[in-house]
Amino acid sequence: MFRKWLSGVYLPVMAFTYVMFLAAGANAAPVENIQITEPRVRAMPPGSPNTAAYLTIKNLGKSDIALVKADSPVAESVMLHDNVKKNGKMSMVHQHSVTIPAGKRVKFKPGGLHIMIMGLNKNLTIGEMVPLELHFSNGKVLNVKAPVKKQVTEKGNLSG
Ligand SMILES: [Cu+2]
Repeated sequence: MFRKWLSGVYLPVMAFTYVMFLAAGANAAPVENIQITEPRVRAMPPGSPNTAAYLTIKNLGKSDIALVKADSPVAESVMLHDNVKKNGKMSMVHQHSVTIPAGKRVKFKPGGLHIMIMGLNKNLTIGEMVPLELHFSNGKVLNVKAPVKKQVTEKGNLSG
């Protein structure tokens, strides 16, 4: 009787709890030390191959942390870029990682650091929430949803 109860009810409950724990863990654990604010994706005309995401990352921890990779299901590839002035001309430079020093915050913004979203597999509409997966140097992965917004400041080049 007990065994039947165990296999029939208890185990699925355990499995469910475990799944919930994992789901919560993906978001809850890093939130203690990493705070993401103002996530947004730049609205682009239909048919545009690329866009960019911006956000602010605050490191509430006592040691430096780095954003090492970003991913999104809406595009073929996602890279970390910075806009750097070279010979009087702005150009995008691929960043292998972006360090957020302990206690500090780093802003990804138009004309500066941005998350380059390349090879869009769909048109993004204003207000749509774009899932972004942020991988950090401590192995933590943070999932955020960034709304598609019209670019407010038009600085630098198209994607910056
Ligand atoms: Cu770029």
